Amino acid sequence: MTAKRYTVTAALPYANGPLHIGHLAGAYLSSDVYVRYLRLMGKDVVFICGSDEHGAAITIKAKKEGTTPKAIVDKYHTLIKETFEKLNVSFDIYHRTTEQIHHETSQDFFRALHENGSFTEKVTEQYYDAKHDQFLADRYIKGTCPKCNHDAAYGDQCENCGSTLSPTELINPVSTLSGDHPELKTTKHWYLSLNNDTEWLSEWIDKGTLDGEQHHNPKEWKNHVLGQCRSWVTDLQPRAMTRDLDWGIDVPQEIEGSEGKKLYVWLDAPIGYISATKQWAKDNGKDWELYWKDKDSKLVHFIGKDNIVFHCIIFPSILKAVGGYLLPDNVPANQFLNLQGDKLSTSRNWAVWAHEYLEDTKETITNNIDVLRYVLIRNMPEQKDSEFTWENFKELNDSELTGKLANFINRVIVLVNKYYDGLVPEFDDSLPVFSGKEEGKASSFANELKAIEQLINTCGKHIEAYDFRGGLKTVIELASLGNQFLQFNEPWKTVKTDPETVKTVMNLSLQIVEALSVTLQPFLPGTSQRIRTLLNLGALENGAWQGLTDDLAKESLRVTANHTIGKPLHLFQKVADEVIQEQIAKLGQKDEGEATLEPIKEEATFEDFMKMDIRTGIITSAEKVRKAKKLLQLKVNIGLEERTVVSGIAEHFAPEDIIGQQVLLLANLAPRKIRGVLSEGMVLMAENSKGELGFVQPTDGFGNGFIVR
Ligand code: B3M
Ligand code: ZN
Repeated sequence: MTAKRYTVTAALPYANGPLHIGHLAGAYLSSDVYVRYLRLMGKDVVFICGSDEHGAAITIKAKKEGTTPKAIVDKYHTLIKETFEKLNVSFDIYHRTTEQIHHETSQDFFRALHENGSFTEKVTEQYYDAKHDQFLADRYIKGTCPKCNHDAAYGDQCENCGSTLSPTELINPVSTLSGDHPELKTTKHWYLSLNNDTEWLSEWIDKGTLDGEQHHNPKEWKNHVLGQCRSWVTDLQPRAMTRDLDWGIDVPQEIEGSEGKKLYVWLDAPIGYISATKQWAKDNGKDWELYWKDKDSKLVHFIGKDNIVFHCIIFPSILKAVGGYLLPDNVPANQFLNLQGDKLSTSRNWAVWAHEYLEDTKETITNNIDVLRYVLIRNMPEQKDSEFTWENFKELNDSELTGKLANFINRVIVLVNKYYDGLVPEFDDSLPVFSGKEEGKASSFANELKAIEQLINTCGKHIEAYDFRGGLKTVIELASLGNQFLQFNEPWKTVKTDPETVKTVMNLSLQIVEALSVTLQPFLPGTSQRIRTLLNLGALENGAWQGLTDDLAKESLRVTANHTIGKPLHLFQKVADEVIQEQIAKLGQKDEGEATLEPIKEEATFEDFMKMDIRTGIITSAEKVRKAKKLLQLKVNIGLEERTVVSGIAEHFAPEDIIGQQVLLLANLAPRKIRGVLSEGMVLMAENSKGELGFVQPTDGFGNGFIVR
């Protein structure tokens, strides 16, 4: 914690949908804890975020909702911003990449890169949709993955096997706009010559040094982040920084060939951190350059693991090429959060949407915001993927938040009100009290203060090391220490016989409660504030954590004798089973109104249709294809013959359940080898917006082999 100032960024969410718990557990709660701690340590910090409003993520959503990209980003920017505010994520600015200041900043970067020779111009063949008169960006092309045969891989990535792809690698590519086979057409783009950066990037990643100077300590970086960086850096290829699109930031007009070209979204998005800092500086009378260029500033990017290459390789190489900018001191990326035993999926609605949670539980879960923050931080996927379950949510709420934290604080507030009418009692340091750590072990007031101080320092160390789970656990240990302290001293038994010791015990307990209000603040800011209210103390100011540890070291008390505290109130309460069951039942459900239907495809002629030979048939055998979790190998009797068909339905149907199922088979589809098995046709299925599959079949008992027309 030696830097003079901190520039902390959280990944800019695409403004194409609401936030879910995976987002929160990834980049947002982590960064918020870190920044809140820095502020409490009295550091100069700016916390930057905003909406990522360009790229195919937006235009595809617009098409789906039948509206314009502008309408989409307006709608989701507002929703996301409000959700962050409700969750107390404390950005200093939540900006937008559609703002003019961002367009200008990004274009300045492009010009600088263009002028200093960081780009090479290349003419390549790219897929083009003639009907829509449009080049197809990666996400506009779907096809079969060359690596795993998954039939809905995107032009840039297969979500089934995780491979990074380029559109021309896809087998059987199809334009998602028209459904047609796209054609290849030449186009010119500007490529960042990443291949020239291998040497310095590997040194910077492995040693943290640049031009012989130490920049950061790679030992402080997470292993999984270093691992990804190292594997990327060995094979860096030039990467296109422009796209043929009509939504995005224009390539600066004066550059030859700029017409119709937009900046690649991953070029402009991280620059969004800088333009947001500029805007914040303007609004607050600050100098943005100090936060991005001064050697005494530390830049930290909070992201999810799918964004590592962009923040650890591409953006640093852009910053270095333009020159004068800091490179990140750390990129503490989180891994993924799973939900109830399955991957989060927005299309299957297998997600907990933050805005819905807040609405659903505002009456039924006490302090619902902080319960969610707590559960997500306790389960944060810091080193590996982790899991959110509603059962665990209830468990943590009931046993830790209610049973340990709220219980301790409540007991203290109740007893002080009962014994002393809310007036903080004096303490006597010469009286022995029992330790909160070992039953029956005599301790002293001063000793116990030391134990508190130690826990607080441990908590701080965890946060500084980006170990927020560990930090939060330590806060709960502090509450447990308090509980044990009460338990061992049993003031309710001795208040009459030994009132002086009880005063000392209660005074110390109040100091623990106050310490909790400080150490909880980064994690559960609302709860921290409530505890301050219970203690009848003012809001925490910047530097308060540092102040607390300084005071403890001096044995200077924060809750002083004769101060009047407030009345008890429930900080947390057990969650009813029905509330949990309701949330579980909601998973995977879609509002009927929300079901998005795909638009009708381009017109087909009768002749087009008649080319297809669709036959009635029946499945006579079904078995799993080895090592392919989506595939079943079927035999389908179509009267004249029996066909072998490999079908991607294994996750939807058990083989034994579909033997005897009547089907329609596209019988003249060109045979294709899938996982070594020759597939001779395709079973027709309907797919609804939840991703569920249904067989399309003739009426029961209809014979096999008849033509469908
Ligand atoms: N919008 C991707 C994402 O949400 C992207 C992050 C940009 S950070 C500069 O995962
Ligand atoms: Zn694949």
